[in-house]
Amino acid sequence: MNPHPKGVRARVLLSSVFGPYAQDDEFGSRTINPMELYQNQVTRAQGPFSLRMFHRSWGIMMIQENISAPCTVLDFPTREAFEREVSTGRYDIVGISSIITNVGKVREMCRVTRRISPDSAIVVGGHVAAIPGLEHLIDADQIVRGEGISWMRRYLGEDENAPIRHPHIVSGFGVRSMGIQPPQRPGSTAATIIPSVGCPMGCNFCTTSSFFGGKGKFVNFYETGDELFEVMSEMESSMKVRSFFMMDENFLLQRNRAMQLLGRMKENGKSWALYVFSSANAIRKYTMEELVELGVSWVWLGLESSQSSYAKLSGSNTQELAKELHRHGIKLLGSTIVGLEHHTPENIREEIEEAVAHETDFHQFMLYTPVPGTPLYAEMAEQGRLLEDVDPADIHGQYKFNFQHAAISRDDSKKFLDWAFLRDFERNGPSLFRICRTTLEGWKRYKNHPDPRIRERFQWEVRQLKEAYSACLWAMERRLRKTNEAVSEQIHTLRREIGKEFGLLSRMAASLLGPVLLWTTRREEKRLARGFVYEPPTILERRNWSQA
Ligand code: B12
Ligand code: SF4
Repeated sequence: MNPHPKGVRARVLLSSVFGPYAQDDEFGSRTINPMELYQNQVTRAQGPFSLRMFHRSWGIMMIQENISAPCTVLDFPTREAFEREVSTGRYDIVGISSIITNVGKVREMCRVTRRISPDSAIVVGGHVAAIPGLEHLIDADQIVRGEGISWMRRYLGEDENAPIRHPHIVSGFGVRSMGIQPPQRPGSTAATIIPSVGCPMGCNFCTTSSFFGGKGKFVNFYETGDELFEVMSEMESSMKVRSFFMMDENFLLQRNRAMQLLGRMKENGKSWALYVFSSANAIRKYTMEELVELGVSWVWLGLESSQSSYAKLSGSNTQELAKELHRHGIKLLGSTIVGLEHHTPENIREEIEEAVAHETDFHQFMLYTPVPGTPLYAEMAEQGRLLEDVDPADIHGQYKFNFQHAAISRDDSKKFLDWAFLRDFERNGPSLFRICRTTLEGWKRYKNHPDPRIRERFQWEVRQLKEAYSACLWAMERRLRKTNEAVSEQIHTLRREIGKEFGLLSRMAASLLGPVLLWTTRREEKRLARGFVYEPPTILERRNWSQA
């Protein structure tokens, strides 16, 4: 790649792909593929109880923060907003970030840019770059595979090894459930921290691992716990947060870094809460005491079938692990793949039952999906098992297989996937109820802990259980009484326990606010039944703009 002739004087636009997203259209939007984490792939069968929220496009925010050129980030534009910005911004570089599913939108954005700003260099990055032969599918000048900060710095003639500055990222926004948007106070939502990209475990289907180098490889933005501590302290004071969403595919795997962070947290009396992704084998490197001290409050954990042979699960009894985490107040988002090689129509329901029996707080189900760049994709291609006529817009893990499975048909793959979500909801109830249960467990265990750092965190975790959540539980119990008596009964028991623990305040919140929430829940249910969908707003942010 030749550096851009204007270097850091170049005007840069970094854009995510255009919306709206939750609708079927010719550019690759799909109703079942909204720009939402939980509703898309976790709580989608939970109706009005589903947790709804949006997440910014962190990759381009990271790049913007780490270049000195004047730079605009345009997140979630409409097609018209993108076109307007390109035509008025006199950009030297137009960067587009995308995943594979949205390649149709990238093609259109390149076309629009060429038409209205023919002198702009078009740079395309993110996971879409893993598509073989992408250069023949879209009209771009540069296609960037892998880590983008160092690439963009090189392109602008900057020092690619300069320390990484971390942008201020509020982890999620537009939070909504049971038909209301809870009031957001400054600091009430976690800050996102991105310590690394990639994962060295190299599971055969894993696109994040393969995109950043595959087995044995990853890229650290922050090598040490000391560096992480400094970044988190800065977020704490500027964003007034005390909880952190650690966006690292396998945060606990780098034990030295995590333990050094813990050392600094102890020295400085920090009672932070951490939400992390981890593989089961990485968690096993820690005692429960260490996890609690580190403030691990929520873990996203791969729970592939016990019949699978993934190294990340080796030596783990995941059901026992799930129970143990809950006993320590650690909430669990389990992630299970539907349609593994050994699955058949005969055994798959049993395997899903096994996953659901973990009684996680949240459960993500995804289809086994060969995606370009992964070892699984190479293997399927070699065996001639990839289905040729599947639109990339339909390869997102929530629809149907994109390959010939040995025993399960394409149509049945969708039926089993949908059933997994329904079965989880039927057996375990709304995720909001489950997190209340785990939070109470943690509180009871640690409310009198001798370490004030730990006590304080559990006091903080339990703050909403006393009021708002008591009312949510009241409404859930009523709403589910006729449709799922067993879960309604469990919610009732939890509500009584909370009432005993927190007394009059929680009982009053339940009886005063509960009926309002029941009404908003029913209203939301009707709204969703009419086909209402949620879309993120367009966000535009400029940096170093006075230079422009
Ligand atoms: C947050 C997230 C989301 C958010 C999206 C937020 C948004 N605004 O786009 C939500 C939850 C909505 C989401 C949804 C989906 N997601 Co998602 N998501 C992620 C997640 C967890 C983090 C992304 C992130 O910020 N990473 C950290 C940043 C720093 O890394 P990065 O984005 O890769 O960016 C780096 C490089 O790629 C590069 N780069 C990125 N953009 C650009 C642009 C330019 C110009 C350049 C030069 C470089 C560059 O530089 C960055 C710094 O190194 C990743 C997993 C992961 N760990 O990355 C999955 C991931 C990106 N998602 C994925 C998928 C499949 C989906 C869904 C289709 C899944 C589904 N069915 O739910 C939907 C799609 C929704 C839609 N309609 O588009 C896949 C993509 C696979 C692929 N090969 O394309 C990933 C990798 C998860 C996985 N392992 O399968 N997702
Ligand atoms: S452990 Fe998780 S993040 Fe790491 S390679 Fe396997 S699936 Fe990917």
